[in-house]
Amino acid sequence: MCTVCGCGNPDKPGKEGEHSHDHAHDHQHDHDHGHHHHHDHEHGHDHSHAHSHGADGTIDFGAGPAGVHVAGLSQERIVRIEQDIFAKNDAYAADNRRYFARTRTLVLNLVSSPGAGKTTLLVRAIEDLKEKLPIAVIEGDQQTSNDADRIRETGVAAVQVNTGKGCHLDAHMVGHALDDMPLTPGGVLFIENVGNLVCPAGFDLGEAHKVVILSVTEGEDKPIKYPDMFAVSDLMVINKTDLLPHVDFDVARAVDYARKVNPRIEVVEVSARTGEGLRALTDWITARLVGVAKAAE
Ligand SMILES: Nc1nc2c(ncn2[C@@H]2O[C@H](COP(=O)(O)OP(=O)(O)OP(=O)(O)O)[C@@H](O)[C@H]2O)c(=O)[nH]1
Ligand SMILES: [Mg+2]
Repeated sequence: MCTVCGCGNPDKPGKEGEHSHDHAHDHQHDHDHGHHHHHDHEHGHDHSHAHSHGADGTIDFGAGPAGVHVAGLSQERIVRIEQDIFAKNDAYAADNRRYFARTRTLVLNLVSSPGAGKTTLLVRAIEDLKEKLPIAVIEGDQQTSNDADRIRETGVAAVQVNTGKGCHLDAHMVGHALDDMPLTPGGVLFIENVGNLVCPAGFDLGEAHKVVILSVTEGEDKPIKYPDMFAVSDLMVINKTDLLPHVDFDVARAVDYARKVNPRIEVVEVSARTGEGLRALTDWITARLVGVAKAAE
C-alpha cells in the first residue's frame, strides 16, 4: 500500500496486508457523539486512532502528525515510512532536474482528477506549439496506452508509463521513461500524471511547475476540498468552459477558493473542445520557456 495516501501502491514500503500492533492510537472521545453504539477503549493493546471529531460532526482522520490515516499503521510509523519514500523520491527528482537543466527543458507536470481533460488539452496545445518547439510527453495511467497513442497521433514522441495499482507517477518512473526518449534541448516536456487530485501533489518529479486542471463539471469547491494539489500548483487551468451554460459552476468562486489555499496561483480559462482560451495557455508556457533559457545562460 502507498502509505502516503493508503491507496494500495505495491511498489511502496508498507505492503498490503502488513499490520502492526505496536501503534498508539489516540481516541479523544471525551464528548457526547450522540452515537447509538458503545466505544470500547479497553483493547488488549494500546489502540486508538489519531483522529479528531469537530463540533460539526466532522471526523478528521488526518489530524495526527502524519496528516493521513492508514489502517493498521501508527502515525509515527507512517511518518517514518513517508520520510523514507520522499527522501528517495527527492534524490531521483534532483537527478531529473539536473538533466532538465542541462537540456534546457521546461517540464510541466499536469495534474487533475480523472477526465478533467489533460490529454485533450495537451493534444490541442501540442498542435499549436509543435512547429515552434521540440515537445515530448510522458503519459502516466494505471493501465492502457490510450493517452500515449492519442499524443503520438500529433507526431510528437510519447512514452506511456503504467503504474499498475499506483496512484501517481514518481521521479524514478520519470527517469526510466527518459531512458526511452532522449530530450531535444530547448523544448517542453509535458508529464501527464495519473488522474488523481490527491497523491501526485506529494511527489516532485523534477518539474518546473505543476499545472492543475479543474473542469467545470467537477464543482468549484475542489480547491478547498483537495487543497494540497492547488497549494503546490503554479497554474490552474479551468477547462470545459464550453459547458458553463449547462452547469452551475461559479468560476469566480473557484478562483477565490484556489487563491485561498495558494494566493500566487495563476489562472487561465479554456475549452479544449472549442480551443477558446488556448492562446493564454500556450503564451503562459512559452513565457516559462524563456525563463528556462535565461536560467541556462
Ligand atoms: N465539453 C468538453 N469536453 C471536454 C473538454 N476537454 C475534454 N473533454 C472531454 O472530457 C473527457 C475526458 O478527457 P481527457 O482528455 O481524456 O481527460 P484526462 O484528464 O486526460 O483523463 P485521464 O487521463 O483519464 O485522467 C473526454 O470525453 C473529452 O472529450 C472540453 O473542453 N469540453
Ligand atoms: Mg489523459
